Amino acid sequence: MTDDQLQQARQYLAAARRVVVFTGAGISAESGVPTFRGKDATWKGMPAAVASSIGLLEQDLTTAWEWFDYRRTLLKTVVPNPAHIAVAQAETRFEDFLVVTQNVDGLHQKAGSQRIIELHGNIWRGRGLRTGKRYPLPETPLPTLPPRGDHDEPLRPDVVLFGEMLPAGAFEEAEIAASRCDVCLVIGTSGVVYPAALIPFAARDAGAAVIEVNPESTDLTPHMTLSLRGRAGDIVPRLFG
Ligand code: BV8
Repeated sequence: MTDDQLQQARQYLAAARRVVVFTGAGISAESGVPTFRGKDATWKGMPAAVASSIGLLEQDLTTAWEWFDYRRTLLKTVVPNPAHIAVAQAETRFEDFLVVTQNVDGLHQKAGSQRIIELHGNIWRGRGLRTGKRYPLPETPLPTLPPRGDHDEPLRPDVVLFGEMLPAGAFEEAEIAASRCDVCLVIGTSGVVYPAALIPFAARDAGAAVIEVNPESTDLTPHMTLSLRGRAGDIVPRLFG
């Protein structure tokens, strides 16, 4: 990222009234959370996309829970990094400010963000298989798998698995916000997972400045107003600072 690019990005934000921050696994990488398509993206020989699929859950709920409990154990000690914190602190500086995250790690909330749409759910919650009732999950690792809710109802992770619809209304609310914003920051995503990856396009198509923060170029890069090469923890605090 050049100083000129940083200045351009800061000018877009300085003039903005409405901001959407679209995040993926890369914003949590510096907190020590493995990304999906990094080198460590397999478990018991399964790619993450298979372990996180509705097919596995329907076939073997206990193994699906072992995968998610393994990840919860990894996440138990991680904390928000300067990128999450800068996003949280920026929230009150704009007329409208919304975080739209693909992540399920809860780090935006831990950093203090209030206005968040979790497109893919949250790993710290379980959901009744029959009732759909949501429960905060107790300690990690879970004592028994699958965890149970009221009336001994088996729970599933309250996340959106590959092959599943997103939570009702979540994508639509995010898409409306993206189509109204002045600036859409796109932080730490490879832009390969749909329909989430449509969010930056909704912003661009409505005339917003779309600014990517990523050490690598991605499928989204050719469509960005600006693409800032570098790590979120280094760049994001300087965008708002
Ligand atoms: C659906 C919860 C419809 C679970 C997740 C072909 C074309 C289009 C779509 C599809 C297709 N084939 C299949 C589909 C559908 C599928 C999909 O998109 N698959 C992809 C893989 C091709 N989508 C779905 O299934 C969705 N549902 O389509 O339903 C439907 C219709 C009818 C009936 C039924 C269904 C549901 C998708 C949701 C899946 N769940 N998470 C869990 O967490 O286990 S998605 C999962 O991937 C995570 O949430 C993650 O965030 C997300 C996206 O990945 P990224 O966040 O981008 O992470 P990634 O590792 O890829 O990239 C990290 C980036 O960070 C990299 O660019 C890297 O360079 C960068 N980075 C690294 N370090 C840093 C950094 N950036 C900044 N700073 C750093 N330090």
